[in-house]
Amino acid sequence: MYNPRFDKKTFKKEVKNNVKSLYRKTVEEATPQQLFQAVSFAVKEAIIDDWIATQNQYKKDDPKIVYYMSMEFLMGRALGNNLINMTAYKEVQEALDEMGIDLNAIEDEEPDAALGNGGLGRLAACFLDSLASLGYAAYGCGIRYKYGMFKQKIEDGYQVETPDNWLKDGNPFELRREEYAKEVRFGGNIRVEYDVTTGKTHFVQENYESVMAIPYDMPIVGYGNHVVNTLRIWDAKAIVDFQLESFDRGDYHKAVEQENLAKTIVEVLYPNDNHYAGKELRLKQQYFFVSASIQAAVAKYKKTHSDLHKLPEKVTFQMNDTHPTVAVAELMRILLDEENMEWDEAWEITTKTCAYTNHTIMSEALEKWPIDLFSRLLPRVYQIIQEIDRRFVIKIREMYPGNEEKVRKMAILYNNQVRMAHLAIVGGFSVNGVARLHTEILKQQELRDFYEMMPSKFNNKTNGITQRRFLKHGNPLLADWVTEKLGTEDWVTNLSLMEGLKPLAEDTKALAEFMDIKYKNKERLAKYILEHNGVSVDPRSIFDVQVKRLHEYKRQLLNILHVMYLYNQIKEHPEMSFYPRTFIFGAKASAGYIRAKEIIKLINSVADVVNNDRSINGKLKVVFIEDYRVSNAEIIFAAADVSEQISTASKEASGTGNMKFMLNGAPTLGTMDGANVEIVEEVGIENAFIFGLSSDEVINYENNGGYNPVEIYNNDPDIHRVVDQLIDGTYSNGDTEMYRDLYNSLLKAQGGARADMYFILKDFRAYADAQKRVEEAYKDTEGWAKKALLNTACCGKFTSDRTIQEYVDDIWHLDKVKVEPIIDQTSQY
Ligand code: GPK
Repeated sequence: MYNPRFDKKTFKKEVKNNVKSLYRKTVEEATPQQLFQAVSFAVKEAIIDDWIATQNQYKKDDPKIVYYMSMEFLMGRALGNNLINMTAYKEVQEALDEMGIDLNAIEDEEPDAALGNGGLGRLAACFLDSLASLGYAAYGCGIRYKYGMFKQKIEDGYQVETPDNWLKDGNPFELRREEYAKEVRFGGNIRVEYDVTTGKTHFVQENYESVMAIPYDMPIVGYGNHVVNTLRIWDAKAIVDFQLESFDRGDYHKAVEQENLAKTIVEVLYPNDNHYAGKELRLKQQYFFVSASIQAAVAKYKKTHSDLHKLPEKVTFQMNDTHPTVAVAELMRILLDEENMEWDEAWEITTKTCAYTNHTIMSEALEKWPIDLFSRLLPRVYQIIQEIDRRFVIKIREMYPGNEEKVRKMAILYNNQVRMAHLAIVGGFSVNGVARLHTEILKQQELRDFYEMMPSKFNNKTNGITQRRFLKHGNPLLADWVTEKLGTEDWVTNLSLMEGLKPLAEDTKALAEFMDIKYKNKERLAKYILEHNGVSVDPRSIFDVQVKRLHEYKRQLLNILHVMYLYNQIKEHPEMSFYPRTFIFGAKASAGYIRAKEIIKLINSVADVVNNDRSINGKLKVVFIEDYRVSNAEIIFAAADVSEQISTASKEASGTGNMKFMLNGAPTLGTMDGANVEIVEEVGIENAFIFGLSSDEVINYENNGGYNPVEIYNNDPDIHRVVDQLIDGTYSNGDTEMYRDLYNSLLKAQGGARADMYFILKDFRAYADAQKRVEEAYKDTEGWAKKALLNTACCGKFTSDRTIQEYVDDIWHLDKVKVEPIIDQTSQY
């Protein structure tokens, strides 16, 4: 049922009025961007009532709150999603229609809120959606970057980054909350004062620089339940008056420095995915938002509670990867220095309040800050970490007497570095991985010593995604069909109902309808590709899609080498039967990741050659979609036939794109890695295309120095040819050096890296065979339809609603809240 309180007439009036008061225009005169703003303000007006009602309910019920601490929230667009969750999308669409406004076009005016890199940031966004939809009290805590993830342009086949000035037209949904500003201090020195009367020691930070953290709140609308939670992202502002009034009066230099600090700290998101760069400014960003968020949470708690010892009953800080793990020490600092607690009581509270999620085993992603940098920037926090480490090392020695190897492996401070993951594990009560296989690898390999010492902290929470954005909003045709077939729309909040579609796998008519919707979605994507890439693709061909960050371990290189192989096959055997295929890529490479950028160039070069070769009759097309992001992802998932999830086994912690493809009816072509394992378990191996080394095999090779790719290169002529084509000019207008580095990476050990570190040649044959199986399966139209439909039918487990409920049951123990809407004559919903 749609929102009973929606009144079309009032809504239309409000939009008109907004256009008038914001721009002194009529609806007819307004630009699409202005209409987007006017519509969004009208929607916000409606959200505000529920936002107030929710916060009042929280005041009344005093539920436990989770603070989801994350450097990244990859939110995408808000307007359409808010309308969906308010159950007002269709009504608003109609109302706007009547005014001559196309809601879809208006939605396209909204810039993505791209405050994240990839999976980790998008997971945070899905989690907020599920928390609100399930009725749990939660804050997302992060940074209001002035520039989010860069925009990607492809010029001459190369990635070019341009700034993402997402706030330039203003963000209609945010609220600035100046009154909740917090001061955050950096640097200086610590003076130790001993108070003879109380016998207490005080630690006073002096000569520091500070910035003011100003929160901006964004509403997180729950689905159809009037719950509106808050994403609180912090902006920075200089504290000039403060310094000029104090002992530093007239210190002009310092004032300028503080201005600069404030400006730079929130300037831009670091575009690294699964990679630690060790930049000082990044550590400043981390401490900045963590300190402000924890100060705010403690202040909020103290408003209505007198005993801080009971903080863990009302608050959990969930640390999204190691990025915010300085939270452990910051909470200790507040309890020790500002609340005057003893060490043991502060530690007791902290270790019951903080929890940590690990998202990767890639060693280059591990944050290990140099001690000199860390202690200079955060002198008091560093002292506290020293004490945490000192006490922890005593414990290790108690447990493993004489085993100094354990100390070396487990200490927080070691080799002049602060190991943030160790701090999080020691200072928190929960450590979780993000898929079953990933958690097992953590327990048995990467974090084995910690697991042995504190097994009860370890648990798995397999990732999930929100069906509200990735089916109901992104694929309305399929969403309506599912509703019709199930006879209910309850799947929107209970995805396990999808299994009710399973019998339709035997229903020829339903299968045809399902594939017809897929076809329409492929037409929609083909139109997008033509408009944005100037390439025309045939919606009757197999849409084989790999969209995700560009990373060597994700093996886009394997995919494109296979395309080169297919092209050779078609050229050599023009008579061979070949089902037309369109290989679609989308990926951003971190700006400094040279090899990743080479792979993007290679994909575009192959596209150039293949797409322009008339002799192959359009049997093969390659498309690189520029600027892959949340908003175009919604269109891409809906249109995919094949989901490429081909990471080197053991390297992809979970993956979440894999789940979005499954939801939209695309079988997985993948390795037994991350959540693929659980996808196959749900859908059945006969409805997926699995290939390649297992994680055990990969880990085994790695522990024994790798394998020898040259042998494969020498013995398999197809592989030999494709690898040689990297340096024979086929894809580089005769330039033999353009892809020499990629060639070398496959065949030669260099600079400490093994040859073919990611087992591309080792898995190539198995991959090509799996691709062959895909082609054969696709030719059987009805057989394929079955597989596709069963993927949609079996995706129930992979809703983030399930993931969040598991976090609540095992880690957070939150209370469910019910919000009664405010019925107000002046509001239109
Ligand atoms: C993991 F460590 C990181 C990182 O820095 N960025 C990132 O996006 C991803 N991740 C994993 O690579 C995915 O396998 C996983 O599904 C996702 O985090 C969410 O857990």
